[in-house]
Amino acid sequence: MDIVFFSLELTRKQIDDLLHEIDTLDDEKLQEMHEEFIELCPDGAMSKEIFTKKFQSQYPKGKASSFCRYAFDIFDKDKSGKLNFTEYVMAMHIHESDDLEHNLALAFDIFDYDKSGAIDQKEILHMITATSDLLGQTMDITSAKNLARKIMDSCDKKRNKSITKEEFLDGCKSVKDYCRVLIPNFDNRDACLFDSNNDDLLALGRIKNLYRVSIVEATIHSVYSTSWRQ
Ligand SMILES: [Ca+2]
Ligand SMILES: [Ca+2]
Repeated sequence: MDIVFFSLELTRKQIDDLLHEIDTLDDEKLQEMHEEFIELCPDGAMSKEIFTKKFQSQYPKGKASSFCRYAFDIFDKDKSGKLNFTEYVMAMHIHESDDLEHNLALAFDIFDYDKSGAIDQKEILHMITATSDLLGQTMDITSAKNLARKIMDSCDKKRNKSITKEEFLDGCKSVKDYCRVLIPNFDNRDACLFDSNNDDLLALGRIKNLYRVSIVEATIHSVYSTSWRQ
């Protein structure tokens, strides 16, 4: 898609490109978003601070600041340091894809903060803590560290304490426990992504109902407390 640089007018081409990219949008919604965008940013350029406030509204139960600190650079496609309207709309809809590999690749790109093409255990830890904060299901640091180590152990095939995007996708895409804590909207889609008769999913559902906890908390407990599965 063409990048539109700080245009204050919403063009037909811009609308068509965005509608092509995001099928949950329509003309009217885009016009509304554009009016609001120009009201917030009369110069057509949105700062990280304003964006974080707007993104926060998508996750009312969580804290978006840490996630946005990592993700803003991914949203800022032209590296201008600000978001133009097209970048803003794409960012606000970043979690709408139901393509699991796309979503995991996006998580990898966001948290490969030094852009080395690989992530280490510390970057996985940031991914887990920022995503759980975003969801309002903040994990204690010991659980988050243990989970980061577990993900690293199962992805790091070359045993060099660093995982490539390919290793990350291979190691995570078939493990629902990981997808739930790495992909913000995963729970809304998991039924169609995985077999709903799967024993793990049923066990998680039982834990969730029995202990009145969120699916992410149930996942953490299922990873560390096998007795809950009995
Ligand atoms: Ca930009
Ligand atoms: Ca890295």
